[in-house]
Amino acid sequence: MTVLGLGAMGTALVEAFLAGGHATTVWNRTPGKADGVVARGAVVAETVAEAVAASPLVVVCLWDDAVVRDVLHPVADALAGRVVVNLTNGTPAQAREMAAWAAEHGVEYVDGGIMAIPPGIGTEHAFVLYSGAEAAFEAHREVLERLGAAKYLGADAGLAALFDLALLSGMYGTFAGLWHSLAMVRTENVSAAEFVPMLGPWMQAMIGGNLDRLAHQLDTGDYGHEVVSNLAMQAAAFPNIVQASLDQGIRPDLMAPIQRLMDQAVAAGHGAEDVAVVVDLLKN
Ligand code: FVH
Repeated sequence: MTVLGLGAMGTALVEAFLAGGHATTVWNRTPGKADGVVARGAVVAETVAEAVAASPLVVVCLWDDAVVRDVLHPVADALAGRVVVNLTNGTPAQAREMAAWAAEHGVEYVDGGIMAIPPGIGTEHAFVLYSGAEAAFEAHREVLERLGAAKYLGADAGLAALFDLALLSGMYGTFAGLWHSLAMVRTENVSAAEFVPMLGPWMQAMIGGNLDRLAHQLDTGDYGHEVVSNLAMQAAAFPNIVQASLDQGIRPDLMAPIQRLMDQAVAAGHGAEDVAVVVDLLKN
């Protein structure tokens, strides 16, 4: 196959394909970045057109959607009849626009979201989301499995980006809580090394151990069953986090929106329910 883009991720993708014994042609804007993978057996193309012409499958991993368009649009004719798997981070709308553009030019388009960091590619910890042209995806599933478990979500090209960004939201939201908690204890010269051993078990008990229950609440819309820590109680205590942060000289920026949301949910009459009810209030 062909891989366009040899950043940290593109390079990891090429290494996984090569490790699987797949002949791989590569192109990158900055040519010197190909040296490492060429030493492992990749063939370097001088131009995007040359790279595209080399393979029926073109995997794209570039900076963003605008770069993908800049790189692919000039070679639309050469892409006709080939499969493009775009693993560049983007929005569902961008993926759907790419799919429409591809359809106009006779290109089979699959969008993807990589749920791994470069060292995880090709390991059991990686999975990659795909959506778009199903037959094209299935035709190349085996080789794509080299990157990590391949999860096909449906014919709507936007689905992979939607799931990708939703999963990243979970990650960044969790990071935000971790960052804030560390900022708080560090105001009293508590080292991160002393504090983090409490974070893992706490997060596992409060988040990891409650995901099935959360899913059940959302899918049934029943937030009032067997509530052990209701929203009103949590909303009453939450301002202490914000106040203590201010008292300790820590910006409450990451916590204040949560307080606002909880207050709105209580004001809307959900105080006796589980805090998960706020998910419904996020809908614009
Ligand atoms: N790295 C990660 O942890 C994440 C994991 C999940 C998926 N993301 C997304 O993958 C896309 C690429 O990310 P990356 O880590 O490879 O990023 P870089 O190492 O910065 O490489 C960027 C590549 O894009 C090329 N590029 C940038 N601008 C242009 C341009 N105007 N024209 C042509 N190519 C361009 C760049 O080329 P060069 O700077 O080496 O010449 C690299 O090949 C990304 O969507 C992540 O969100 C990674």
